[in-house]
Amino acid sequence: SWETVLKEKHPDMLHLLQFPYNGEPPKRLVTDKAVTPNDLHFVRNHGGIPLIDKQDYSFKIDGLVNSPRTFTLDDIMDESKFPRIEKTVTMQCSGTRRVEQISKYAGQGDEVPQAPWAEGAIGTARYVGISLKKVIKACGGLKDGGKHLEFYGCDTYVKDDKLMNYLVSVPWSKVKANEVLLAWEMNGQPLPHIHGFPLRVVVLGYIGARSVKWLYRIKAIEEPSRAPVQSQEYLYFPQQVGKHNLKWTDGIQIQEMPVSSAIMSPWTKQVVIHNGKIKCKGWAYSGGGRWPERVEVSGDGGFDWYTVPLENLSAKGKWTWRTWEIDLPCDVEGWVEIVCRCWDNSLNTQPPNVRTAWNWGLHVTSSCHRISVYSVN
Ligand code: MTE
Ligand code: MO
Repeated sequence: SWETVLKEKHPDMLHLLQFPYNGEPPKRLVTDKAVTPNDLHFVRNHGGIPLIDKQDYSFKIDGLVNSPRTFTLDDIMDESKFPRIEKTVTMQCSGTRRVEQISKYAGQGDEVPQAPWAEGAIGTARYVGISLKKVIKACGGLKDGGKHLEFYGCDTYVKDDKLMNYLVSVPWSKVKANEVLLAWEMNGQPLPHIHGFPLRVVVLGYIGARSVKWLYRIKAIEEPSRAPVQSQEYLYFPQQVGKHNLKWTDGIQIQEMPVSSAIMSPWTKQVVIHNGKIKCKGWAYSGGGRWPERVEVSGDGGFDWYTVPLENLSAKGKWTWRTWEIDLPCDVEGWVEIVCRCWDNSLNTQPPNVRTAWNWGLHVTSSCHRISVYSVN
């Protein structure tokens, strides 16, 4: 598994966890390109990296479908049955920017779960695949009561002393809207092993957790999956909930991420030497098919804001982030706090401070991103 990491990922990846492998690109490379190169796309795994032989591969669809079936890769790549779809899609882990919550709350008694993601647990790729809706149609459609589709990955991990498959679900309504793809190509290449070769789910506008890699089974069910990844792991708890009074039913299942943005350059604590303008770069993203319309940057902690010129934002797309760049006016000699915020097309924006963002599980850090730099003018 480590060999696969070395083979498929960029040598400068930040390895947050060696097993299960979790890694993100270093800050300077996160928004270097509006479409992330495969070797720099973040990786989130719960277990090992299955190395699957294309020839042996198939997946089945069962549960509340009218005619359960097994599909090979050739079956689903048959263009006469399933029209091909190509889409640029941003995938974001709901743990993105978790470190900001950790640094605010370290030592307060709550465990820090999972990987300490910074701003790089987000990436954008061009996927080729087909709409899952058509595949369900080829199984005669859903039976009465079929309301959710459960996706099984063939990777396994140990949870509460039990060996589990990676397993989550999405509502049928999302599939029916043609917003769930089965994809085999990433940026013009077959999916890398580490990203789910030979076939993965790509759920447009939902958190990365729903986009199951190494797919081997789809089961139509009545209720959202009761498996731990769905019912315990990706939950958004109210602020008064912590380890001492945790009830899984108090959490909301996280699907669409709220609008968020981050400054990728300069870096916090950096000494920036400039001639009255600090060049700032970053990303902006909103889940659920909303997109960034405006990005603003402040050089005084969030009192005065400068708007990123539209021509400095990368292309607008329903399912994609926009990378941005601005020359931020600054006449201060000394420490300055740079802040960015985004407005999406529904006019949602970001909470001003990470203090109000804290939740047990440390998901959804979407507050205004703040960094301190030492300005030398
Ligand atoms: N699929 C399987 N089979 N196993 C996993 O551990 N992790 C999920 C999702 N799909 C996961 C999975 C999570 S939490 C995220 S954020 C995305 O994959 C990350 O996709 P990537 O590794 O291709 O960036
Ligand atoms: Mo994730």
